Amino acid sequence: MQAERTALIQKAAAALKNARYPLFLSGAGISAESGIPTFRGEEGLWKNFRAEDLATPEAFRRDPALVWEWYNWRKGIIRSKEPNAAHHAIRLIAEKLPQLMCVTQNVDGFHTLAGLPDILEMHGNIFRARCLVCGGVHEMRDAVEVTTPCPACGEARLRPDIVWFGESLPKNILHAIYDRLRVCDAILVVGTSGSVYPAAGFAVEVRRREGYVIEINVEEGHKPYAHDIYLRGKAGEILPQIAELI
Ligand code: BJW
Ligand code: ZN
Repeated sequence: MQAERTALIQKAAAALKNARYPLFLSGAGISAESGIPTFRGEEGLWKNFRAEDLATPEAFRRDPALVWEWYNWRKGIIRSKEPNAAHHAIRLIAEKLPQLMCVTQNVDGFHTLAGLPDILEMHGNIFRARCLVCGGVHEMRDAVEVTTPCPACGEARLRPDIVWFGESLPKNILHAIYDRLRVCDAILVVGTSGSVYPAAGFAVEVRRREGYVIEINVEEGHKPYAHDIYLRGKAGEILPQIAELI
């Protein structure tokens, strides 16, 4: 059993090392060991909150105070936690493989905190707010209220700088990812349920072009793609082993 697993980890490390255009994608599961709740599953945020009440533009139009309350609560949790062994391992892997493009669906900023310089945060960042009047984007680590004025124009019309359901992703990030997907020969997918698009489609695309799909997750789940290597377990335990072999 252990020998089989070691062989799989070696295979994953070799596939990443030999790839010309590797891509890394993380989801909420990579921050779970830091104590940040994921979205789906038994302990997930959507167990107690309805996505459509909180993570859509309609929800924000209906009740901005409620949406800010939810984000302020999550900001408080994230501020009190720190990156874990998985975030540090990816930073190490990226140092060893400068050709690796790193993308996250997470908004917690932990990859940056762990020292990964070029992480593409495709769903935004919870510590930024965007002004609906002047369009300015501002770092706001503390709680934001509906009465908080925009530091640039003074209007109190700030929203979280986050991509909600039904909204487009930042164009520059999406273009960079799709450029990579056109040539990507190995993707490492860590801690995502693969239920939200377009991220869930990345591995589908790599697989379609006969690239390598490596997945790390505590449970297999129902994914829209097949993987070449599936490593069942915690990201914080498996990624450091891969990092060591690269
Ligand atoms: C561990 C672990 C450990 C735990 N180690 N693993 C195509 C088909 C169908 C629908 C669509 C489509 N294209 C677009 C859509 C609509 C929609 C969508 O995908 N809907 C689906 C629900 C079907 N997508 C959008 O609206 C996107 N916009 C878009 O595409 O614009 C164009 C367009 C618009 C409308 C129609 C068509 C096109 C935007 C999506 C924005 C998502 N935003 C959210 C919330 C906001 C951010 C925030 O507040 O934080 O982002 S949703 C939420 O899900 C969050 C996450 O980033 C995202 C993904 O979740 P993730 O990371 O996978 O977390 P979980 O909890 O689901 O999974 C955790 C995993 O970790 C599990 O598998 C565990 O097992 C594992 N795990 N511990 C390893 N220690
Ligand atoms: Zn403004």
